[in-house]
Amino acid sequence: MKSKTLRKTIEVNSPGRINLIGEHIDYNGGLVLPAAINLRIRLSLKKNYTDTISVWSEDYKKGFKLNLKSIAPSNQQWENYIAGVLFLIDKVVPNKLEGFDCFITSKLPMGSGISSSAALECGIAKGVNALFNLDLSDEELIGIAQQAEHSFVGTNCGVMDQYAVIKGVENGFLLLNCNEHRHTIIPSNLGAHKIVLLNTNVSHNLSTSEYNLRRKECNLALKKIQEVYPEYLFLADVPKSVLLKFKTKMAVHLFKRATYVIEENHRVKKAAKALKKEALRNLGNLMYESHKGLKELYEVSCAELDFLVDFSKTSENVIGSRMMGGGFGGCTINLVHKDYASEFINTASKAYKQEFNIELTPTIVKIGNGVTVHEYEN
Ligand code: GAF
Repeated sequence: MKSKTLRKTIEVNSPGRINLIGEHIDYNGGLVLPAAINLRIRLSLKKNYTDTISVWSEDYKKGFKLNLKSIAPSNQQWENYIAGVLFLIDKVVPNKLEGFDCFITSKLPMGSGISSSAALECGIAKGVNALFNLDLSDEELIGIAQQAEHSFVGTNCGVMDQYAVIKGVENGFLLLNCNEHRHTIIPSNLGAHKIVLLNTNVSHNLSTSEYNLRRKECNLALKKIQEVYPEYLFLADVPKSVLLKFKTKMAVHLFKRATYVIEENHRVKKAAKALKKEALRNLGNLMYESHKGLKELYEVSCAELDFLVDFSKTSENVIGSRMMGGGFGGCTINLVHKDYASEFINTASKAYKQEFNIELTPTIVKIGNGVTVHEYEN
């Protein structure tokens, strides 16, 4: 009787993330308050003993192949999340990768503001790390996933998404210091409230270029301040009193961006305290203020997001709402009393459809663990 050769299979579960507050703060060296969620991408990886990496997405019924010796950016954006990570891993630990098959299924909608991109990048990074015993630390994998997004995808993102996806814990938000890359956990005691995401189902195609532009604008504002105060290394650290001295010395739009960043960083501190004390109304109000800043000062919102945040104010069962993620589409995050979550979802969906003739996709999410990796032989 022929004996069957056992092959190592790596199963990875990689979550999306939410962010309670602290938007566009990660690349400004401040504080953010994200968490991993229970919606996940599942990747299954197995060596195939060739020079080819073969990826198949079951949900999108499409796949692609990469030759190990010529990994390069593709014009299919989703392929770049994977190719970028593999390219960079090969740079960090040369000649360790071999051909493998990767089968993907996902419960994470793409482009909806819950970072399916970081889930894919971190999922493949952790999977390959385990499949080839690379021994790369979580910190190294977070850096690789973030760099992949810069160099292969073209978005000069901060570290929040990859960090939350890898380091997330059940029932906890991560109060993440993006300058020092360290976090503390704040229990997600939201009382009687559920986290409801309302996906606008719009993704305005400015998002990447405008995102990179905001990052540039923040650097310009910081440089101006550093001409006089070189001690401030990150925009989020600049005191408001110092920024005010530059009101007439920098372009109006740069002053607006910097004002938002400094105020939002303070809001995160206040929100973390409010969450610890379960002062949920205060927390909700800070979310509304955050949205106002994103809309008026940082200018990354859009009509669809503003409509949903304004709509939430018509219900006393919603204590806080704001746009989440990079902006220009994606979703809002709402804290809604659990007994009225369905009612809120129904009324918001109807109103949104009437206003934009677009279906809203609501999701109630729970906070979950970061990426998990299981190894077995079959
Ligand atoms: C995107 C980016 F990937 C993050 O790094 C972060 O800047 C976020 O937008 C805005 O807070 O998700």
